[in-house]
Amino acid sequence: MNVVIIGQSGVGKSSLVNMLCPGGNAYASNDATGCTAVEREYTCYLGKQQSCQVHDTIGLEEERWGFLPDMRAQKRLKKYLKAIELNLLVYCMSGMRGSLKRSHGRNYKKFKSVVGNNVPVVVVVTGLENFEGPLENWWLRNERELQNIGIPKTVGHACITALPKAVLESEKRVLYDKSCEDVKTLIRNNLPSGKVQR
Ligand SMILES: Nc1nc2c(ncn2[C@@H]2O[C@H](COP(=O)(O)OP(=O)(O)OP(=O)(O)O)[C@@H](O)[C@H]2O)c(=O)[nH]1
Ligand SMILES: [Mg+2]
Repeated sequence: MNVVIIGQSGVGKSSLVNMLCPGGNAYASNDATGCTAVEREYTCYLGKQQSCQVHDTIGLEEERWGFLPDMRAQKRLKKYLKAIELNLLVYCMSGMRGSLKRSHGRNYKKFKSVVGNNVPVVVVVTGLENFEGPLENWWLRNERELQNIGIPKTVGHACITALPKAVLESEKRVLYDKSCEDVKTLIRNNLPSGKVQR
C-alpha cells in the first residue's frame, strides 16, 4: 500500500513522515532553500499488524525557496505518482493564520485530477499547535474559506501539529500522539479495504 504525501515546501511533509514512521529520520528543517531533495519511502505501522509505505516528496509551489522551481517540482511529482502503484494521496498544508492560500486549492485540484477517480485524496492540515480548542474544530471554523479556495468541506481530513514532541511545550505534547493517531485513522479509513498489508 502506497501513501504519498505532497504539498508546498515547508508545510511539514517530512515532519509528518517522521511522526508516522519513527526512526525513519526524514530530513525536516527550516532551511530557506527547502530541504527534501529526493522522494523517499518509509514504513508506517497503522496498528493491528497493518502497515503501509509512506512517501515523502519534494515541496511544490515555492518559486524562490523550494528545492526545485515549481514547474519542475510538479512535473517530477506527476512522474513519480505515475511510476508507483498509488493507493492514497495526502495533500498537506499549513493551517496557521494567513496560510490558506488559493494555491492550495489549485494544487489539490490539479493532483486530484492527476491521480484520477480511483485514488482517494485526503488533506492534512498542520501548524495547529496554538489553535484553541480541539484541533478538528479548525476545519469547521474554516469550511467556508476552504470551499472558496476549492477544497470541498466533505474531503477526508485531519487537523494536526506535526512538530516533534521535543519542540512542543510540555502541556502541548499530548497533541503529538493525538495528531499521529488521527492521521493514521485517516489513512486506514481511506486505503482500499482488505488491501492493507498485514
Ligand atoms: N509550528 C509548526 N511547525 C511545523 C509543523 N510541522 C512542521 N513544522 C516546521 O516547519 C519546518 C519545515 O518542516 P518540514 O517537515 O521540513 O517541511 P516540508 O514540507 O518537508 O518541506 P520541504 O521538504 O522543503 O518541502 C520545520 O522547521 C518544522 O519543524 C507544525 O505542525 N507546526
Ligand atoms: Mg520535506
